[in-house]
Amino acid sequence: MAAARQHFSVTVREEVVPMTLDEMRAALAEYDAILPTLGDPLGAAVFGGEIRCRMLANFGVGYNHIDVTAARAAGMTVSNTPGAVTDATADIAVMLMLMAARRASEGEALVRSGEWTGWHPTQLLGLHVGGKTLGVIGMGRIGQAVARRSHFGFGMDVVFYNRSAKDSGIPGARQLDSIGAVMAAADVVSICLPGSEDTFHIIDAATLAKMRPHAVLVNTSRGEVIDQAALIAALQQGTIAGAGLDVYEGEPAVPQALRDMANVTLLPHLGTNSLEVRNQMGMMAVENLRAFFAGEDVPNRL
Ligand code: 8YV
Repeated sequence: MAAARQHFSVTVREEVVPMTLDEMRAALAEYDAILPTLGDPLGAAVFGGEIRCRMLANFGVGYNHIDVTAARAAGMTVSNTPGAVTDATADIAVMLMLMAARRASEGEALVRSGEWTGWHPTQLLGLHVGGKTLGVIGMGRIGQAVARRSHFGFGMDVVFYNRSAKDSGIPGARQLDSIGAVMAAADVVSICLPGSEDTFHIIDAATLAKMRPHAVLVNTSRGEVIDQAALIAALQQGTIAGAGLDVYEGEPAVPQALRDMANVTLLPHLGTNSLEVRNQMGMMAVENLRAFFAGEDVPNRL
């Protein structure tokens, strides 16, 4: 906020729920720039009226809530905050991988219930990740950071899917030619794709069916990338062993079916939840704004 105030006259919206369509239309007419967050509605529907706004500096790397083409057509420049979010999001993916594989949520619930009767040799047996195969779907910055942690930290082999050819930088990592092939080869699948029209439900019943029954699925990208109903069915039918989810289709609603399943770890979109990282994201967004209004190249222009 201090950095923003050095360059601009700033109005802070104190509410923590996303803006309504009417609020967004009013903001677009009133302000020279908006620094939105992930739920704020910036689909084509808001760009029809009077527009004063010239820049949308998104706070976050994911911009699936912004119709960038429509925003550009309405005269706006759009930016995001890649880089700042990478390590923190990869950390959450690895945490979810371990929690799902080692059944940490079930274990914690057992202790909290007061019904833990003590250690025994076959209690809550999970999946040992060392020497297993991690499948990364989407080998961008976050995918590579998840792969690095898993390979160098836990000794996992890496297979991955990426739309274009990619050198992952991970020794022995293999790029496979379809999402299904990665799902079939992996013991842990980590979804690291951006949310967009192209990736909507790209993980569907057919791809989930390729996963092995002992395998776990982790999603730290956007809920809409997975057909959530198909994931619930796979978990209920036991065709996969568990899941670790930080994001949901239609969040913040989380289906009761997911909340009822013990083998699913559920986090409230914690991807970047540290003060340090959120500060870095904010500073990046402010720098994008500063550069734009100074007539310089916008570092993270979309
Ligand atoms: C952000 C995220 O905190 O960077 C992203 O895309 O999903 C989050 O971790 C969020 O986007 C804030 O707007």
